[in-house]
Amino acid sequence: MSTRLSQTSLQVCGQISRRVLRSGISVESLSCRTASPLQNRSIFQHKSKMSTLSLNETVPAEPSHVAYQVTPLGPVLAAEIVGLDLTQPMSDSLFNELDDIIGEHLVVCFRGQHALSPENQIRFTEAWGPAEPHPLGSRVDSHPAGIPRNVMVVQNTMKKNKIGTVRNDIWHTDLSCMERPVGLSVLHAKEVPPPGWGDTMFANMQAAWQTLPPMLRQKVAWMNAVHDTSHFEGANRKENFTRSASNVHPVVRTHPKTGRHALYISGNFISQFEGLTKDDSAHLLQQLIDHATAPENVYRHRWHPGDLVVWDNRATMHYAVFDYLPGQPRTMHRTTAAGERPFRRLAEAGAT
Ligand SMILES: O=C(O)CCC(=O)C(=O)O
Ligand SMILES: [Fe+2]
Repeated sequence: MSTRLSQTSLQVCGQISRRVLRSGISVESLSCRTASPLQNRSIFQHKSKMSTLSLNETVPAEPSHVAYQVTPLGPVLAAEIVGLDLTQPMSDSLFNELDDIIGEHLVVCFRGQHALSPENQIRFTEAWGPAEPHPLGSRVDSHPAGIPRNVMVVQNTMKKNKIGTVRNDIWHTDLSCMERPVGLSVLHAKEVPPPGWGDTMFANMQAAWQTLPPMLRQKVAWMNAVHDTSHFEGANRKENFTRSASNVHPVVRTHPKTGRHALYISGNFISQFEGLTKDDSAHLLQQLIDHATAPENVYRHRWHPGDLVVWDNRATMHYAVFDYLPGQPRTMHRTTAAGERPFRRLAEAGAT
């Protein structure tokens, strides 16, 4: 019986894995290449491939040396990887494989990363781009001593009186108010409530664009939106930015690696669509979010300690479910890899 990517776990190694991931072809007869010793290369040597729209694959300089398993976690997005130890440096070929897997699945959970240090996490993140501290200074006042500043400690633990609790229970893509919003976000579960509490949901914004009704697609294909920090600036807002940002981005965003298009919207940053009133903007934003976050288009991640989840902000939105109780601490280490200025390369209005 043949097995397909969408139905089974794959033993992944080397070039073969990428062919499988790209095409979804049968993997029955494929086998991994012979392992070669771990090459002690720094992942800092890897160059991001974000500057090209080409779909051509790069042949790796060397075969991958570690066998690991990739298993889709749902039909529309997300996969888990078991068998990798991210405290170890990555070879070029392993980086290329992981980059392809993220490009396909958009959300990838590396299980069992209990030993990962903040420094390991920074090194891993920086394979995709510089890991900078939060550009708007979020949570800078409560940053714990001894942890590098470019690792944000997300202690959105529920406080008894709710004061000081930072919440992310809104559908958003990270820092879209910046001129160059972060590309990948990386969240390492240090301490989490029992699985099922404090989940994070992810929506596939490429699928959201593809399934948008034609009239709506025509309407937004060439629209731009103002993304700013006004959502956080009212009374009782918990997020404390040290400065504001405001930038205009296309509503449809082309992925620099895969060339796929995604609906690029964010519930906490879009204040207005260009050419629409505030009221019409709010209505349209809600309509697009409702479409994108239909249950069929969402993966819900149940956290386990040691999970390291990477998501691509260019093509997903996420929502941190705020349902856990006082006394259920939740501590995450968060890093981000810098991204490019969002751009749109649609051939014609309504094109996919
Ligand atoms: O805590 C979470 O699950 C996600 C929080 C969030 O929105 C983020 O880290 O960007
Ligand atoms: Fe976020």
